[in-house]
Amino acid sequence: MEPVSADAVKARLATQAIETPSWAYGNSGTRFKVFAQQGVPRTVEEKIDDAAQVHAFTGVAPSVALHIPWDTVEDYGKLADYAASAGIRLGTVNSNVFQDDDYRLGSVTNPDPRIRRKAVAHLLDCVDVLDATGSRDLKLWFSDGTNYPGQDDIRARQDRLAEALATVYTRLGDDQRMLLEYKLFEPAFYTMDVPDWGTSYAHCLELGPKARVCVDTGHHAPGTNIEFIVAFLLRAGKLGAFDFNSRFYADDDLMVGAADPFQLFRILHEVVRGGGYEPSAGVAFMLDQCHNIEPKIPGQIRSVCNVQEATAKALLVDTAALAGAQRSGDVIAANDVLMDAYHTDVRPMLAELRAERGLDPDPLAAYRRSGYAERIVAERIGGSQAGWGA
Ligand SMILES: [Mn+2]
Repeated sequence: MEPVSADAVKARLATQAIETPSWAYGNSGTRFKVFAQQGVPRTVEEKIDDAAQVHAFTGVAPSVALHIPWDTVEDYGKLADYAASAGIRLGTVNSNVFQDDDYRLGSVTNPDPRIRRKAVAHLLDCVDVLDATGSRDLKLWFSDGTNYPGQDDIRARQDRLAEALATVYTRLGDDQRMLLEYKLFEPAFYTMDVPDWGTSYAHCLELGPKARVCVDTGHHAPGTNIEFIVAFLLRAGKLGAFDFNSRFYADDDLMVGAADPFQLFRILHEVVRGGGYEPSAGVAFMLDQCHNIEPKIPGQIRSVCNVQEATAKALLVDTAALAGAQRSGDVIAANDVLMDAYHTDVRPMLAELRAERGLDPDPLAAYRRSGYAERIVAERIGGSQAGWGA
């Protein structure tokens, strides 16, 4: 049974865009150790060069996300030009209000109004960066929370959060958006101020149409049904973005699809089902990963390909047969339709698609043959951390 034509699937796959994060190319680690790798970028321009390699070999990673202040430069217009000359563009701007000593008790929810003002000022600066780069999205993730019962007033912190978000929202241009990411725990262990999609959704609803939820696939309790969240948010028009990564236990930030490729398929099935794959839906597909022990550019290429494979399988679902089985209450047949798509080996189709687009059918092998990895090891002496630890 081949009711969905391979050509139709390939045509839809050709429009896919997966954004890679600048921090994936720098050294990163756990709180126990950062293992330095040779050849990692020393500057934001070198991060852009590496991101451009991922796009050059996969054809579906045309933008790179920035992180402020890790990627701070004097002239963002010039940086955007640099990215364009490398063959990609600058994407989402990620704010950082979690690395300053002032933020020990929180940033925008800090009980001290001076620190709240400082945090909001940084977020407003990030909107200036959007203006300068022409990027659409500001991504907000807050490490804010408490470690102990009674440490601070949970409800007052929600009020402070709402006030800060409203201030930033007001500053957004007509074509700019705010993506509010949530996380169950860490670094705070008792309460996080944005712990789950419901909290993010409620704040975004109150703010207005330019505020949407960002789903980081590693930010839930084990066993959470992420595809349900995706279906719900798409139905509500509030799914703004994914931060894709993979996890076995907590916020592991491993290569997406590594731990549970079936979950990735189920998520992308709901994306397709809910219209989230249409460019007009405005859902940003991003990676948020750290390659602590594996080489970084191959890690990103593998991740991009994993998302592409899961998307291909989701696009192969025979929606008419699925709807028919669902209508007739045929539980086994409905499940079979999904599993048929999941079990399809889409690698030959993707190899064909790449060849048709003038790419090597095997992006990872082509990257390895290119000599780029050896070149950066020789040229880049003294590469830097992605942004944390020393
Ligand atoms: Mn994230």
